[in-house]
Amino acid sequence: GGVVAATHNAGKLRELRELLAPHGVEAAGAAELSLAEPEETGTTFRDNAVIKADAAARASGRPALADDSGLCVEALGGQPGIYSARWASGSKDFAAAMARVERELLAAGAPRPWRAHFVSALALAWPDGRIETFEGRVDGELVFPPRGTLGFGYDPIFRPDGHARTFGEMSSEEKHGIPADGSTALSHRARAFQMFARECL
Ligand code: ITT
Repeated sequence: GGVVAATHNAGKLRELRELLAPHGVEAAGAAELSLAEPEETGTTFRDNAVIKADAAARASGRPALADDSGLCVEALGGQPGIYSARWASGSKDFAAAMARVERELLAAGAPRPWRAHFVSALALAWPDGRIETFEGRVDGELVFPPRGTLGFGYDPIFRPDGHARTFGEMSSEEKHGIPADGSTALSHRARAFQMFARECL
């Protein structure tokens, strides 16, 4: 059967569909179903993922999968973190958000390399209130100026450890493909999805 992908972010929706497709699961986006965007009042990625998944499952009467994610910069005390979309004026201006990250690192006099990690918390909620959550993380370094036009959000400034290119320079398959040999995927979202798939698919 299908699930609701409880996200209004087009980049995330594309990635979630690509992750679900090999399992024969189709995902309707929250915007297509005209679901309201609940206020993200949580203080952790997990809290916010649960808020979004639960609201979508209750409103649609179908199982709903939500992702709450963000970029945590070590020298900025983990910011923007759960505020990653809000630094981009509600996901509208990532050039400005990436520039702000660089500006704040320079203002702080942070020594290079500028370490950072992405986190993705996935929550699967059922209409009856049951919920499961999974969290994935990928560590790397920030590069300026931004490089690449693929992916979305902060991808052009994030170079994962062990790779020469940024997420913005990687294909979908490289960024969030699930390795056939069972080894760990690269992106935070794909890592959370591997745990979700093991338990739920
Ligand atoms: P929904 O709440 O509707 O899902 P959103 O964009 O508001 O959409 P979040 O609150 O979880 O979602 O914000 C996460 C932000 O973190 C997102 O807008 C991106 O800017 C950034 N982000 C998360 N995953 C990313 C990824 O894989 N690559 C680049 N940026 C990412």
